Amino acid sequence: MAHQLLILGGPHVGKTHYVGQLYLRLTDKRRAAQYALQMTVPPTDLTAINHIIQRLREGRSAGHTPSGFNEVISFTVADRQGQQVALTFPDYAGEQVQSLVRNYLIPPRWQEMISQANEWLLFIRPDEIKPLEDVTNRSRSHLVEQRPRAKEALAQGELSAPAFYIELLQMLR
Ligand SMILES: Nc1nc2c(ncn2[C@@H]2O[C@H](COP(=O)(O)OP(=O)(O)O)[C@@H](O)[C@H]2O)c(=O)[nH]1
Ligand SMILES: [Mg+2]
Repeated sequence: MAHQLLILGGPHVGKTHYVGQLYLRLTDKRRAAQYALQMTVPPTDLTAINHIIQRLREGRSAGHTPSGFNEVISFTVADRQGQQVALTFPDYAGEQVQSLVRNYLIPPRWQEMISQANEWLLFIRPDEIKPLEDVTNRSRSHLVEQRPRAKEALAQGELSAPAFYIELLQMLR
């Protein structure tokens, strides 16, 4: 039975480009044979992947995956020892991952993907996470300046990025 790997993350963390580039390498006719991973089961539906690689081939960015675009890309790779890994990549999912946390609710589709996976590959871009501001890293006058913004965030129930990721991981577990 193949190991199940679920690839997920919030919007703009590079999921689409990662999967597009991985797929292009695995299917490169000249070079694929020399790579450590071989594709053993290709995606059954090529619509989403074609959309991505077409743009990459034109030298363009893959573009933002609209959240209405309900397409799961999945394919299986094997390493040289024959260990199979089935990748599941819900490409539409950046905003959906955010709404899992926002709504504090896991839809049945997600529940199935999350619980069937042996492992999750969670994409995070640390350089885009704003450091938390508190008395240990900011002066008091700075914190006073930040007060109106903090009040607004609190009123809207916004989570800081670190809190979002902690909450997301708790929910996935
Ligand atoms: N520098 C850099 N930018 C990347 C990389 N992967 C993606 N990006 C850029 O990050 C942005 C979001 O990437 P995308 O794959 O659409 O993210 P997704 O929303 O998680 O699917 C796009 O502007 C990409 O061009 C990478 O490996 N390096
Ligand atoms: Mg995407």
